[in-house]
Amino acid sequence: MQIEKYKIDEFNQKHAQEHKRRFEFTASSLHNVEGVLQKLVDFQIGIPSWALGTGGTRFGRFSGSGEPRNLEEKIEDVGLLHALNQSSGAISLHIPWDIPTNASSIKALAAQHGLRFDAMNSNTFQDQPDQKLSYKFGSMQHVDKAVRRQAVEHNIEVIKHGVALGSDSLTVWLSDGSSFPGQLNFRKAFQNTLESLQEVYAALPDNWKMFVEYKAFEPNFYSTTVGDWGQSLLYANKLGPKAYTLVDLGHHLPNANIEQIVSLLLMEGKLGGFHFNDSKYGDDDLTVGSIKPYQLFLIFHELIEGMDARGMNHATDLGWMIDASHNIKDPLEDLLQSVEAIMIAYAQALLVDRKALTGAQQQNDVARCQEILQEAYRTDVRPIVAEARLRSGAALRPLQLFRELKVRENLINERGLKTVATGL
Ligand code: AFD
Ligand code: MN
Ligand code: MN
Repeated sequence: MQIEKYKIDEFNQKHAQEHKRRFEFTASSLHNVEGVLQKLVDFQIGIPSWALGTGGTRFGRFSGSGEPRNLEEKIEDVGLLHALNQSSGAISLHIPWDIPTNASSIKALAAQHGLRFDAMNSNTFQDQPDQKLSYKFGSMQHVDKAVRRQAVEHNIEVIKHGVALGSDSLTVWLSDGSSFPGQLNFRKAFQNTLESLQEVYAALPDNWKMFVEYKAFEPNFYSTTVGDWGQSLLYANKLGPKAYTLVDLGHHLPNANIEQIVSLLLMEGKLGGFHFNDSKYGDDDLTVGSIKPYQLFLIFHELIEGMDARGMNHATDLGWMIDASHNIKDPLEDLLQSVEAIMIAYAQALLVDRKALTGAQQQNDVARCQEILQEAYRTDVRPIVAEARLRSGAALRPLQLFRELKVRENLINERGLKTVATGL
């Protein structure tokens, strides 16, 4: 299915008057609205190929319908999202779930939808049917050099696929660790992993980045070999200038101060990529902004503060991606909601009066500091975000149009009721 531009225009026409009224009301009390709008138009979020189908838990999976059956259809799905919001112009692939058999035609298809390829993701957390050695006891940390070698070679394969598609980064998330005390020598596990990552790093093209993603626990429950930002930063520093830490919002222990983590990683020039999602307990992979929208705003506030301090380009200098799993909602609707939540938090954070905040911090005026942050957070920026969409040719209300156009019904007609997408 393709969404014709005139359908978006027709929809926007219908809601134009009401939007104009709301936008002008909000804009009248803000300064530099034009600057904010341009930043919103430029900001693009990568959609993970593994989130286009219904996910599951270890207790079961309730598959949806009309899910993408192959990589082409996954690209088509991200194309639909991008047509509706013009803010999701990239796709992040997972190998071996999405091996492109013909890279140039896949690249051309993505370009037709206005999409580029964000970070490539390797997978050494599962065994594949044709694989010689098992990752049951880890991959890059493994006591057996042959297993480590296999994991390294897989990552080098992933880089090759990425080069063919025009991607420029590799995300390595390892499930390596241990589930019982005594199972691992922590130091040896770290050193084996470092050595393996070094071999992958050596295969990176000059213009590529490597993102080392950490996660506190699961699937291992006693130790994780890249368990937190400290460990990830150790690897990234030892690897070299092309290696960075990737922060996934769901990969911390409860109550971690993620905004402080991103601030310090940016200070060190070592924050490279971001995985958005939301959670109540652990790696819940819920819709962005559905549980803790204020935390998301605070994180964006620190991202902007830290990026501006280093003169970084918000839109292009970090890899912005969603990493979520949609177990009970329509994945496309869920992704539209996530992108909207990201844009809202970004817009709110752009409104923070940074000069006033610095002044209040210097005066130790704690109450004023809180007022300044919450003034921005409590601004209803939805009309601003909608105006940015209008200007970039997207729908004023993407989710509503998705439903009015009966996108899922159309996809079911094309693909069938019983389809299961590859992924977790
Ligand atoms: C995991 C990690 C990692 C990985 C993905 C697999 O966050 O990003 O690529 O999910 O689906 O939890
Ligand atoms: Mn992730
Ligand atoms: Mn995760």
